[in-house]
Amino acid sequence: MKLLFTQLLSLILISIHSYALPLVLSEQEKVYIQKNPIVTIGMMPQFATFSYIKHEKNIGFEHDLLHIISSKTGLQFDKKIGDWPKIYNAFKKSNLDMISSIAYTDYRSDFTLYTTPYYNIPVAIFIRDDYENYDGLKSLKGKKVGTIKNVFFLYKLKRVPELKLVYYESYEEIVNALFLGEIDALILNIPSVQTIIKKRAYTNIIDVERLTLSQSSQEDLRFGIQSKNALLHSIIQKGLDSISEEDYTKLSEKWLLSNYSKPIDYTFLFAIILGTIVFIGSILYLIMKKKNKELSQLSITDKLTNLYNRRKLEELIQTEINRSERFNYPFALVMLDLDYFKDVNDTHGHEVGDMVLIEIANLLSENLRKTDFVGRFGGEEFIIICPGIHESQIYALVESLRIKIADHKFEIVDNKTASFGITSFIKGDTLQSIIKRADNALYEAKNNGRNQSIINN
Ligand code: GH3
Ligand code: MG
Ligand code: MG
Repeated sequence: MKLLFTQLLSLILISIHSYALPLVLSEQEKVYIQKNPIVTIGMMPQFATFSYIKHEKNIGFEHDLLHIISSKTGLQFDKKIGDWPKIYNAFKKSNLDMISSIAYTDYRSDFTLYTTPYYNIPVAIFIRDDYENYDGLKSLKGKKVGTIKNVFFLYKLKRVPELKLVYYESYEEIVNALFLGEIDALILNIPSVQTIIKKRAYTNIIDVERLTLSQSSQEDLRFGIQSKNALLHSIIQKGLDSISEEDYTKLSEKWLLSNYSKPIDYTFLFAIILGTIVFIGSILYLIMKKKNKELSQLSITDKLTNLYNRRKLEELIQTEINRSERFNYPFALVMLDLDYFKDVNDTHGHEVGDMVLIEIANLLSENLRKTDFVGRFGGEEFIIICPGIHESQIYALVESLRIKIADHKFEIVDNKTASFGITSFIKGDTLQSIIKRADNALYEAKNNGRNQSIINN
């Protein structure tokens, strides 16, 4: 689950911010900044982790983003903090130059120039880890599902028949309700729920699935600028575009990619234990769960390379297939096999062969996107699963990997190459059919002379 979490978040960030452009302002834009250095912007007080108040300070992802834009453009942001209806109305009435956290909708275009999104809000289904037999949204039939009044995706949830929706006022209230068993599941945006889970050490709450009720909808966070102010819009957009991937990763690590395996805060636990005996029971339960998790960790990794083993890979592929089937979400499967690997064993011995496999495993995991999975499928064969990637992008990704391996100086054996078979999910695929297609592509790559990537769709 931890993986799914971080993967979804980083996937979304990476896909939005793949390239940084240098900031080049036109003369007109420079003059504008000189004349209008201060920009009023509406921001929310309770929208963790994007914009919220902590220890009387306004902090969050969006504040850091604005700070970078400010340092690059010279603009200064005069932040007006208020709940959404208030800042939205002020923006609509042209009382604010800008607004943050605005999602694209057509009807707002009359008065809004949108920047490109800096974040897509992933909404997920959360359950407790003692929930039995979760199998997609449909298995929530008849169960109590909590959500918040007035969330932007509510009108879509209402269209899912047989969901018993229970409405809450605040994020804290709803996560608490799930923890206490008042509801069976909740559906809300991932970062906000994650923040509360961490704060309260509700480690028995897990996310199971991203909610994507409509592919065409754009549920994203952008900056909005008054439609009559095209110059300011282009300056802000340039500022956003010039943020490097590195800075973006830092920001996302700081605000969005929390670490599930962080040790439990024992001072916090102590207070709770004094509080209620019931809680002690549940903590013991949590510890047992954690131990179980550690044990199951062993059963999913390959001992030599520490990558996922074949069993886990098959499970992951099946999960991707299910998701793609349901939500029309693309993913690619890559199979690679080392070229003439038998020679390594024959010439240098099995131990050197093992070392090469470990080095390859490291190369693979270091050079993949955070969102990808890699495992050892068997012998000197590996599988990479790339969720959310389109056919047009996968070949370049794999080729860069192939070249990295071919250029790498391995200890003792010096040079080693690998061949790659690539395929993308097709509707109706099974575990066997998608692996077979990748395997056929790999076979072709070998037949064509090795050290190459072949796509088979
Ligand atoms: P090709 O380019 O056609 O893939 O040639 P190859 O020599 O790599 O292919 P082949 O499948 O004939 O040989 C694979 C070899 O990988 C055979 C086996 O000794 C070796 N191998 C498989 N698993 C391991 C392992 O865990 N450690 C070591 N050292 N060798 C392994
Ligand atoms: Mg081989
Ligand atoms: Mg082989």
